[in-house]
This record gives sequence, structure tokens and C-alpha cells, in this order.
Amino acid sequence: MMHWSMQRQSSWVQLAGHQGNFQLSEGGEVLKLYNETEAKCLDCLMRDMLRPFVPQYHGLVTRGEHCYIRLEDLLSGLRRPVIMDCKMGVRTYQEEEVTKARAKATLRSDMYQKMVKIDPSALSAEEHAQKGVTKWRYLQWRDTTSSTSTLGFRIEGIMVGAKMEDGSVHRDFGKILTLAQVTEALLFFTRSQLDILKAYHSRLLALSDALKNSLFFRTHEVIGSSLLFVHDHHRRASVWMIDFGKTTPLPDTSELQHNVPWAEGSREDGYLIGLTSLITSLSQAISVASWQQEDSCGGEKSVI
Ligand code: I3P
Repeated sequence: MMHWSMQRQSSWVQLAGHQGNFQLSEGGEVLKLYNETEAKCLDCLMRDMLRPFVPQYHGLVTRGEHCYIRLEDLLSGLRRPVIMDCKMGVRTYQEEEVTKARAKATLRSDMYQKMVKIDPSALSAEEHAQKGVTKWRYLQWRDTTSSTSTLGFRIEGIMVGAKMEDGSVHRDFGKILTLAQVTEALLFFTRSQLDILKAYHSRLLALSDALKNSLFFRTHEVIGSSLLFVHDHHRRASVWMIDFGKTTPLPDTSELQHNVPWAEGSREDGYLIGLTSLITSLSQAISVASWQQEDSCGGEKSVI
């Protein structure tokens, strides 16, 4: 039982891309390494109308030297879950990352190496000589070479697999740039199952309504947060807002629109641009899956 639970939790973690930040826990909970910004957000979210779209937050716990955030395990009770992580917004860096890069350019060799591996021609002669780039430069490059800048979100990873033990994480979605490519990925992720696609579509429409009325959303800049899509063998499907480590409140009475492009200083995140893209793409996937179903029914009839 414990083994199964460990497998399930590590898959959520793998997708989130921060393996070291999680701890296993029993009783349907995941422990995530404490981050003050995230804990504050979760605290607010438990009193906001977005609560049904966020893993339940059960406060903090200390294990050894570290403090952890206790979160509902979103995969608890699911059979053979399939997971997709979409990072939302038109940028994944905070404005302070830009300021930091300008004031004191700390160079990251790990990020330089990641860029070299994917596209050495993206780096300038100076960057090659320094063998390092600022975090802002790296995150901006990731945003502009993926669908983040244009569609307002990107698929960070999809995990499929008949059993979680041999489940595999597909991370090669960086090349997805167009809505048509997103639709293809959605059909792959759901294996064109209409009821699952429709369940995701309705959940996103409900989320869109809740966001319009959410005080938390109006008053926070949401950066680097993901929508986690989860469905299972029994065709249960849901979407959750996760990862609030870079989501910060706005000063005083300021509010964001979330559906306009970012200009430096505006703090706009483009979250709703991404949500609209996802909803549009899901509608397209539903149409395609319906045609496929009609085709296969037609095929069967002609055989009979
Ligand atoms: C990481 C990704 C994370 C970021 C992390 C990057 O790159 O952009 O979002 O963490 O920065 O290394 P990749 O997508 O290639 O895995 P934050 O969102 O917390 O900034 P880090 O190495 O400073 O943690």
C-alpha cells in the first residue's frame, strides 16, 4: 500500500519538476517544502472562492530539519492516473528577476548548459565566453521558444502509463507553438476520449467563472503557477491550480486584468490568455474526437 502511494506521489512531483521539494506522507497528503510565499497564498485561497480548484491546505508540519506544507494528494483514490502539467501565463519570471539581472548579473552555468544542449545558436558570443546566463535570460528564452509568450501557457509535461511503476513522463512539449499542436497534444493525453475531454472543458469553464469573481485572483500576480490535469482509468477527470511559490499580492488597492500582454511594471501575468487558449483548444479537441468517433461508428456500420 505504501509502495503504491509512494509511486503516485513521486509522479506528481516529477511533473512539478522539483523532486527534492516533496516528502511522502500517509493519509492522503503530500508534503511540500515550505515556501513562505506559497503558504501565504494557500492560506488566502482556503478562504477564497477558488478553494474548490486548489488542493486542500492543512497547515505546516516539521520533519527533521525542514518545515513542510501539508497538501491534499490530488491523486489519492485514482486508478492509474494520467497527468498533464500546464504552466500558466505569458511569462514565468517575476519582475524582480529582471531588476536583479540588471543590477547584479549573477550568471547560472547550469542554465547556460541547458541552453547549449538545446540550441547553442540562441546564445551570444559573450554568453558562450562567460559560460553562464542570468536566470531571467534563461526563463525568458524558455518562454519565447515555447507557447508561453504567444498562447499564455505551455505544457510542461504529460505522464502516461498503464501502471504508475512503468509510467513515463513526456517532457518534449517545448516545441509546441500553435493551438493546433496543443489540440494534438490534448488528444494524445486523453487518447481522444470524449467524456474526459468534455469533463476537462466544463471544469475549465467553471474555473474561468470562479476566477472572474475571485478576490485572490484580482489582487495577486500569478507567476509560474500550473494547472494540473488529472484523469484515471475510471474516467474521472479534474483540473487543479497548483504551485504558488511565485504568486504575490499587489500593493494596496491595485488589481490585475490577467488578460492583457505584459509591459514591464504592469505586473500583468496573462493567466487568462492561457486559460482562453486552453479552453479553445479543448473545444477543438472535442470536435476532432467527435468526428473520430463518428468515423469509427460509420466504419463499423459499413463492415456490418
Ligand atoms: C527551471 C524552471 C523552474 C525554475 C527553475 C528552473 O528550469 O524554469 O520554474 O524554478 O529555477 O531551473 P527548467 O524548466 O528547465 O526545469 P522557479 O519557478 O522556482 O523559478 P531554479 O533552478 O532557480 O529553481
